[in-house]
Amino acid sequence: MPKTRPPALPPLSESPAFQALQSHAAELGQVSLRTLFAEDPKRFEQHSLRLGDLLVDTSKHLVTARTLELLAELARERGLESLRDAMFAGERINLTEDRAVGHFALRHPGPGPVVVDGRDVHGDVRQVLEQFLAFAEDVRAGRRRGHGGQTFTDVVNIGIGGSDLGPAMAVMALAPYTVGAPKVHFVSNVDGSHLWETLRGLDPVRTLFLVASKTFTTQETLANARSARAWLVAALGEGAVGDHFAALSTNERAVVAFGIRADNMFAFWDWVGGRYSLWSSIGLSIAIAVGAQNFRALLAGAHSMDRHFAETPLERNLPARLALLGFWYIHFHGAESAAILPYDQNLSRFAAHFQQVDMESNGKGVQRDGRPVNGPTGPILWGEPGTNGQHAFYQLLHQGTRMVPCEFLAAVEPSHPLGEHHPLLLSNFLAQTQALAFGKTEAEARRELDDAGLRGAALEALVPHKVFPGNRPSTSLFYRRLDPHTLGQLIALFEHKVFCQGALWNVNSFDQWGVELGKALANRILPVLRGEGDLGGLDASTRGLVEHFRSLSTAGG
Ligand code: G6Q
Repeated sequence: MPKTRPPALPPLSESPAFQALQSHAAELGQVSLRTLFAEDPKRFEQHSLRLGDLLVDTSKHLVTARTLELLAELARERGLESLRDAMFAGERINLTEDRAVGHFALRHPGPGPVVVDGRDVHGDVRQVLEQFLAFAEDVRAGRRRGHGGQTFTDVVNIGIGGSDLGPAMAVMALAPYTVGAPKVHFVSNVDGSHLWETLRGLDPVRTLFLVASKTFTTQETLANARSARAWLVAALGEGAVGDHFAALSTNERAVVAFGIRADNMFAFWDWVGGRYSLWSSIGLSIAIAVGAQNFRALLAGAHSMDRHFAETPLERNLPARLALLGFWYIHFHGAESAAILPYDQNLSRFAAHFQQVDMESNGKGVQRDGRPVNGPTGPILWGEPGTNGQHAFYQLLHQGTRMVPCEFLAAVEPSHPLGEHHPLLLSNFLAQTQALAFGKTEAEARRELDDAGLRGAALEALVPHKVFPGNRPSTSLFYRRLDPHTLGQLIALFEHKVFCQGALWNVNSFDQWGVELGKALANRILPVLRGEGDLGGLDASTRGLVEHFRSLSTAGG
C-alpha cells in the first residue's frame, strides 16, 4: 500500500480561498450578533445542523452564509475531502510513521470488507472485539474470578495518555450505566501517590489489573504495573499474577515477559493511534464498566458519525462545520484558545480527553511535506463542566480581553432526575450562550443601575464595569441524553473535527514527535537523581535544581 503523497499546498496566505476569506472578513468587519440575528429571522434554522437527536446550533457565530461558503471552498482547496477519503480507504496518511489511520474500522459493524492498509481487517477486528467483550462479561458476571476463587469488585486500568484519557472519560460519562459492575479505577501518573491512593482500601483478592499500553514500553505504565504486581504478590504470592492481570497491547512479547498470560492479552494494531484507541481493546475498562451491549452502542454511535462525516457535503457536515468555525476564529479573530464546556457532570473529563486529541494532533509547526507552517495551528484547548466554570473562569470569557470560542454540550434529559436540578442546569447553559453572544450594552447597563436607584457619579463609575461586550461565539450541542450511542457520536464528532483542522493546516494529525525529547532527557536525568551520574553535562539551571534535590532529599543527601 503506497503512502498518500503529501500535497504541495501553497501557504494559506497564497490560497485564493483564504484570500477571499480575508476580504470577506474585512467586509464583515465588527458585525455584531445582535445585527446578524435582527437581519435574519431564519438564522437559527439556517445555521443549525442535526444528526438524529443531536442538534448542533452554530447560529451564535460571527459568520454569515457567505462565510460558511467561503470556508467550505477553502476546505476543498486544502484537499480536506480527498484526505478524508484516503483515511476511510485505509491509506497510510500518517506519513511520518508510515501508517494507516484506521480507528474508524474498529467501529464498523460490517459487513466487510473494511480495508486498512490494503487488507480487509474486519474479521480480525470483530474477533478481538468478541474476545474482549466476552472477557468483560465474564468479569461482570463473576464467571472470571481471582486466584482465591472470589469475584472481582475492583478493576484498575493502568495506562497513560491515549491508554488512559479516553477510557477514563468514557467510564465517567457512562456512570449511570455502571450500576452493579465492578468499580473501575484509572492509574496513569508515575507519581507514586496515584497508585498508592488508588490501591489504598482495595482488596488484592478482589482486584483485577488491566495494563493498557500499545507499545508496552511506556516508562510510567510499566513502573505502575510493576508496583501493582508487587502489591498483589506481597498479598497473594507470585502464582496469583496470571489470574489478576490482563494486558491490552500490540506487543505480545513484552506482555508475556511481564508475566501476563497470552490468553489474558487483547491485541490491537499499529494503525490505531493511542488517542484514538478507546474503540479497541484499550476500551476493555469501559466494557467491564458498562457491559458488552452498551459498548456496542458506543461503537454504533461513533460509526453513525463516521458515515455522516464520510458522506455529507462539507456545507452540512458536522465535523467540518466545527473545524471551519474554529479555523475562522484562529485566523480572522486572533483566537488562541477554545473551551469545551459540558453542562453535563458526567462529561467532566471530556475536555481533558480532547485536550490530548486536539493538542497532540494539531499542535504542530511543520506541514506534512516538512515545510514550516506559516501561521497559527491548533488552539489551546481547555474546559470544565458548567455550572462550576461559571463561578471560576467565565469572568474572562464574558469581559476579558481575549476571544475564546466555546462549545457547550448539554442533554435534554438528565441522567438523574432530581427535583429542579435539570431545569436549573439547562437554564444556566442557555443563559451563558445568550450572555456571551448578545452581552449588555452601555445603555442597558445604565438603565439597570438607574432602575436600582443609583444616580450621578456613583452610577457613572459603575457603568463601564457592568457592560458585557457580547459577540463571543459559541456552539451548542444539545442531545437527548448521554447514552452510549450519543457519547460515541460526540467523541467521533470531535475526533473528526480535529482531523479536518489538521487537513486545513496541512499538518500530520497522527504523529506526536513533540513528546519524545522530554522522555529522552528524563532517561538521562534519572541516573543523576539516583546519584550515579555526573552533573557536569547539565545546564546551570537543571544542575542547580538537582543540587537542591540532593541537599534536601534523604535518598540523595
Ligand atoms: C497518543 C499518544 C500517547 C500514548 C501514550 C501511551 O496518541 O501516542 O498519549 O497513548 O504515550 O502509550 P502506550 O499505550 O504505548 O503506553
